[in-house]
Amino acid sequence: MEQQMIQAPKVARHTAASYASYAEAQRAVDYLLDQKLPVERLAIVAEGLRFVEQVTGRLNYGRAALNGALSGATTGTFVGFPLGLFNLIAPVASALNLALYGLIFGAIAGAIIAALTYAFTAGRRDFTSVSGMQAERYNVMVDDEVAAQAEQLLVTFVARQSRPSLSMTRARWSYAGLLLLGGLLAGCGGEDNQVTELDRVTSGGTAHTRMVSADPLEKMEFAPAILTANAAEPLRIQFTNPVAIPHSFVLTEPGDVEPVLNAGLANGGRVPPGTAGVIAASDVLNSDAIVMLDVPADLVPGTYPYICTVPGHYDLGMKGELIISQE
Ligand SMILES: [Cu+2]
Repeated sequence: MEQQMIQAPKVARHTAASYASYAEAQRAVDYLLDQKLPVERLAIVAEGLRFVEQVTGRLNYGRAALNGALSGATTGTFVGFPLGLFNLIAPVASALNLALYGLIFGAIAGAIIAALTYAFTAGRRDFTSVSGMQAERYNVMVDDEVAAQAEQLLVTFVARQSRPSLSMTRARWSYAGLLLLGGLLAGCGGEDNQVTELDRVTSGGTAHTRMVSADPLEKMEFAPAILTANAAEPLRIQFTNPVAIPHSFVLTEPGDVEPVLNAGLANGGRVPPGTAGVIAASDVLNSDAIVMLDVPADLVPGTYPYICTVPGHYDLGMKGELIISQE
């Protein structure tokens, strides 16, 4: 992390995604670079900076002298050892000797200097501490030209991260076991993979992305089976198929499930473009595929069914509802 004065970029930039920790923002940038996004178009900008000094303990003469002795001894040893190596007659023995002297004299000198320093500041600073900068948020900023591409990539990135690996699943189980032992299980039952809502700030206002997973538990169910949204918000749906069986996501007008389903059946599962009653439709997605669907902004408040049009899936329960409410 090389630090230098950074000139304000000459092109318009905006926030592609926002993270609570620097590590997450860093991973997101790494991911974007892996996806061949141009390097010079990215920046991590921390927002809401504050300087935090964490007090770690009390300081008195003894403590100050001990700290000084430790750092003095370390310095003395590392200075003494290489100096001893210059001895032509017995370099190693001399190096060890000088290292030992360095350690002893370093410790004594360090303790004296630290004690004196403490004496001069006594009463004003009787504590030890570690300090650093903290930020409320870390924004990944991108140039406007590549903003759409970056946003799309980052949505995928979040989805990838939230998919638990086998070892993570195991860790969760043992964690759940611990919670159970502690009698703390209440309220934790609803947690599930990938069903997260991701609010992301874009230049044009807040675009809300809802994530829908095809059938993560292999029970012929969308997860989640109910989505809610406000009529006023620009809405996008990210549909992921995490399993081996192909699935689709088709959002229909209220009351148009039957004809849309039949149109899909007549076409091997895939709803032909332009089918009446379809608001937004994915292809039939194979395993690990992800698609973003824009939901038109002019939907009137109401309940809109979404269905899987792969033959047989709807009848087995692959259906859900998008509830659009008035502001
Ligand atoms: Cu399906």
